[in-house]
Amino acid sequence: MSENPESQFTVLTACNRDCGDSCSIVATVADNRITKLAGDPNHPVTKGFLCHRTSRFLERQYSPERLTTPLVRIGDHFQPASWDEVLCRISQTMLTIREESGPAAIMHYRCGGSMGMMKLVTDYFFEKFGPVTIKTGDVCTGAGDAAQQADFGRIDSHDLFDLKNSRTIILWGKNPYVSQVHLLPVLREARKNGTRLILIDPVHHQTAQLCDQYVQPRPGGDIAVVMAMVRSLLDGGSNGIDETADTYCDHIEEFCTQARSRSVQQWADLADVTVGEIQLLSASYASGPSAIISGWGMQRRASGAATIRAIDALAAITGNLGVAGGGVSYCFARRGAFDLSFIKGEAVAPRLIPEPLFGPGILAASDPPIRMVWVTAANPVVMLPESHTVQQALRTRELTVVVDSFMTDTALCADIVLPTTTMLEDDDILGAYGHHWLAEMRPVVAAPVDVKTDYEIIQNLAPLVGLQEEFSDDVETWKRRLLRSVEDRGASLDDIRAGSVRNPRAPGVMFADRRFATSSGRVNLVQTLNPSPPSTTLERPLLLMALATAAVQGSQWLPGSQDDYLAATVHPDAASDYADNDVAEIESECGSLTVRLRFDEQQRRDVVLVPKGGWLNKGRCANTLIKAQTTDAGNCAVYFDTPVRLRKRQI
Ligand SMILES: Nc1nc2c(c(=O)[nH]1)N[C@H]1C(S)=C(S)[C@@H](COP(=O)(O)OP(=O)(O)OC[C@H]3O[C@@H](n4cnc5c(=O)[nH]c(N)nc54)[C@H](O)[C@@H]3O)O[C@H]1N2
Ligand SMILES: Nc1nc2c(c(=O)[nH]1)N[C@H]1C(S)=C(S)[C@@H](COP(=O)(O)OP(=O)(O)OC[C@H]3O[C@@H](n4cnc5c(=O)[nH]c(N)nc54)[C@H](O)[C@@H]3O)O[C@H]1N2
Ligand SMILES: [Mo]
Repeated sequence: MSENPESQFTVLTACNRDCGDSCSIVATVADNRITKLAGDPNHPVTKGFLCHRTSRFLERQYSPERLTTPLVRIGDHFQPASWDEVLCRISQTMLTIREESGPAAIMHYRCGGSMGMMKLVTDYFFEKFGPVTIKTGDVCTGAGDAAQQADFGRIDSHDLFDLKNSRTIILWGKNPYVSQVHLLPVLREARKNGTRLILIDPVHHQTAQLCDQYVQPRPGGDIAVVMAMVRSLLDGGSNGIDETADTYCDHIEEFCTQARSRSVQQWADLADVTVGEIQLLSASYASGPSAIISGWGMQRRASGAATIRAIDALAAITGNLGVAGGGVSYCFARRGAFDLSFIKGEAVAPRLIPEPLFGPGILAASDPPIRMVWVTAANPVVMLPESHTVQQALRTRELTVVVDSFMTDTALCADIVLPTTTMLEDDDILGAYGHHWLAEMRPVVAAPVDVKTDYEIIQNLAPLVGLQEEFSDDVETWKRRLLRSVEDRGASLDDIRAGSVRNPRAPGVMFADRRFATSSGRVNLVQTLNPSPPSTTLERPLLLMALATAAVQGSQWLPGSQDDYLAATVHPDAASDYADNDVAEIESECGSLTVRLRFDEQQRRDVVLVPKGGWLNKGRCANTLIKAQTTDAGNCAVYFDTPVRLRKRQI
């Protein structure tokens, strides 16, 4: 904290939102009110600026719509209640259900509301009380996680600044202008120094302008793109294929045989790109070292894990693994510095529900049925597939508790809503999934009197269910415990307080000795792949893609920003019966949604793009159209494979 003469002071904290950047924030406080948020100029990644959405976080912080007291459902409306009253009712219900049905009859669900490590203490509470039913897999990254685990045995990325060593960088399905703006300075600098940048994305977006080559394959056409590249390199007299790859890769022959099963032209046709584009792409990639930054959109498809495995294999056989400037950076191990050995998770849970099947899974659970659900840091009604099923699942439990700061569609399903802090009132510690720096969050201002952090809620509940001792430590003690295994390596809490600290366990270059964490110690190349892209039907010729947008984090819209119909971007040829700005309906097998059309000639003719996270009660929720399904591995959600059609608005 530093003070200036006008009694204004600043507090250094960190952004806990679900984003790779985990920025270091300088918050200015005057008269107990936060007046300004800025990026920390001394942080190597934040570099003194914040993204669009967190720059405007004070509008959420001081929104009149914030929840400031516990609420209890009475019929169709909610009534304020005291903490004593709600915690008493919750604890009694928990004890009764555990006694009568066993702890599997309670489900605890948490998603991406905060990246803070203290949120795991809530998981720990339910594990100690139960263990209870929890989710398995991950709707965000599950398929790609499973892919990299299978291929390499470990999931982490090259140091962010290792990109300086790349001659070519492929942004494979990634839109940093929206989802990770602090990657942009690194990319710009690399480009200034002569690195070639390439974007491969079925959706045209601003990142294309930053790149030397832009390839716009059909959605889900990536396996075919990889195979076309491999075939093209194999045909070129193995130019670009690493002759020593068989010393550190298993199944090379099987992988290459697949690539040889079609010609470059056939693969290119399958991907809906030209042979010329493939040749340029392969030549750039082969003149490495080349890095692939893999986005996550393409693994939210039925063949999501296979797609990432194909990309991993391409990097492996071209010698781009284990070298500076290379790698397939899918995800940074944000938890890698922390000692999480206190929590056992899936290993001890009595029942697991795949996250994408949350709604149907709860409804189908039997022996015992799920009688109570606790949701924290998540808005599953809006963010998980089959919103109406999720809604029904939550509305029909004996007790649904939702912890949030706003009355979301999920909170509207609750019997009890518990008001929680924003990131500017929370006390926590963070890693990042887009770089390797660690950061501490500090309460910048006190929370409103009846608002508690997730940990305070658990601390208040624990004594009522016989767990007082386990949850009596203060946050400072937890933070030190979490950092136990790196405190002797320059990453203690005091070190983090003194300046930016990089996770000392994270390598700069992944697998630098070309030893992999698989059982053979070698890369486990994927052997069989189904390269077919997702198909549309004659009746429903467009694939729906609900994507992140710059102004919004997930479903956390600013007040007043959801007044119009959801914007749906299409190529004009895909909507020839309509005009730009028309109101229309998008219809899938599951339902329909009213939208306002936006024409964009740079998009493909087989997609319709909408923002993700629109609220159900505002008629803007894309997940009402999407079926609950899991990907080929890792239990990710199949968000982007839904065929839809446009139809005139039904009045
Ligand atoms: N402003 C903002 N930032 C966010 C978020 C937000 O809601 N708003 N969400 C955060 C979260 S939860 C996450 S997980 C990360 C998101 O991380 P990502 O999901 O990686 O997000 P994007 O960078 O938007 O990348 C998705 C890209 O994948 C592309 N894509 C979709 N299907 C395919 C395909 O079949 N092939 C290829 N090649 N590309 C495809 C999409 O067109 C899109 O450009 O971002 C985080 N950052
Ligand atoms: N159709 C479609 N659906 C998608 C996606 C997609 O691309 N397309 N993306 C998916 C992805 S990548 C993800 S990660 C998920 C995200 O799914 P969620 O994490 O469920 O999404 P958010 O909208 O960020 O909801 C987080 C909620 O947590 C609350 N919150 C914030 N901080 C705290 C806190 O400290 N404590 C508590 N208790 N609550 C807090 C916020 O107010 C917000 O309501 O959505 C997925 N859904
Ligand atoms: Mo995510």
